[in-house]
Amino acid sequence: MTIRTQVAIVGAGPAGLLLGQLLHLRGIDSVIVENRSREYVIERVRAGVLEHGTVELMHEAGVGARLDREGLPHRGVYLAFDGQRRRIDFEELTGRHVTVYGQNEVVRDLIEARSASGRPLYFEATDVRVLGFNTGRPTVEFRHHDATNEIACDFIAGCDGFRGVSRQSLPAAAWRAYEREYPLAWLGILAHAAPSSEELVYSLSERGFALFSMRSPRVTRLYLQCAPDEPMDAWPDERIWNELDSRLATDDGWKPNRGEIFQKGITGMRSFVAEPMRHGRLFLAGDAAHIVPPTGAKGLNLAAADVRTLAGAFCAWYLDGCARLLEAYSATCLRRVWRAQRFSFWMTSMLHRSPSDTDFDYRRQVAELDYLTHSRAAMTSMAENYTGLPFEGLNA
Ligand code: RFL
Ligand code: PHB
Repeated sequence: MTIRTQVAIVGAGPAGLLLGQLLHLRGIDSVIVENRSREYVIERVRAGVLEHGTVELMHEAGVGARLDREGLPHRGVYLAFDGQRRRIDFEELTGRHVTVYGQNEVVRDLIEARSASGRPLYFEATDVRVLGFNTGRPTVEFRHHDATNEIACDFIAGCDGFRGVSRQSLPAAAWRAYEREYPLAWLGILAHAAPSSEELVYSLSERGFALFSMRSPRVTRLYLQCAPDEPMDAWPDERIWNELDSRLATDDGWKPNRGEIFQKGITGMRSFVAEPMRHGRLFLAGDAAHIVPPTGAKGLNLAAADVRTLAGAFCAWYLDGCARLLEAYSATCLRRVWRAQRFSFWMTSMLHRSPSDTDFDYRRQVAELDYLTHSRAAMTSMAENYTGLPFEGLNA
């Protein structure tokens, strides 16, 4: 079957779904093709912190109602080190805050909006191929329920994540990768336990990094630094809790509440940028083009910022016949991407212990945290990056 549309979107993660919704609201047609099942995509546990601008974009996309009801506004964050817990007050320093709302909830809301729009979204597509993007007739081929389909489109949006097919379809000479791997991973859990702090706690200890976060008034989300090759069965629940206590507990007696662990996973860490983000009629967005280590909570927010730019550029093209924003897409996005890379790298190196680190490095990290939490200038810099750099002004 041949399907005709304006924009073919590969991938139904936050980037692809949000792009589809923003285009729909402006009357631009799209077809979304996703290789996983609907249940898998909705249940995939990942990010949780939405920047101010991401929340605004969800509203603009008409999917802000549940986020408003259930999202948890966080006006600051704690940094724990050397037995102390110091607060950075985002609201006071920048007038902005972040919102804790699970990525899977974002995805659930966007899938509902997609269904309501009546525009097509194919789950469990196989053999997805991205073709002809350097010609005037790009296509996406895929198999679905044993039938072969071809989408004939004007543009392709490659929103298929780090391991997707879009970036892999580029000829090697057409792009460049900037990359860094880390000898670190995060073990993440979800537990049925009431959060014992109203705000996140990022902690550096001699035993490594730990992070206290949450999903709801009844669910705590916790992470601890581990080695990338560690098997999950080396971490029975009791060991996880003991390790979290010894890394997170502060001299004032604060520590996380315990409860039944109902989800566990280990994720490696990398920094990655593919340049440029546009190849003819193929536009990469989100994790397909870049990955950041999760310490700065930037991955999902960058994906949202990319599709905000891309949706604006498609609108300028379809509604005003203007190609200038499409031409500027890669450079516009990369400026923000590199700033987020810088911030994520800085947060990661300030808060984790690498195998090659010495006692000197640890004392240096403690001094950095001590400086950060006592200098209004340093706190303001951290707060403006964490809550999200403004869109206006980034290109000034
Ligand atoms: P996704 O979410 O990976 O979605 C890509 C979609 O494409 C599909 N796909 C294909 N579809 C068709 N054909 C193919 N050949 C395909 N190959 C793949 C996939 O099944 C998938 O549905 O990318 P997207 O949309 O760019 O979104 C990016 C975010 O998911 C990611 O950056 C964040 O999760 C990163 N991240 C965080 N970001 C934040 O902003 N704040 C956080 O607090 C935060 N915490 C995290 C994180 C990521 C984590 N992990 C697990 C990597 C915490 C963790 C632990
Ligand atoms: C989360 O709640 O999943 C979370 C919070 C902050 C991060 C990363 C993940 O930096």
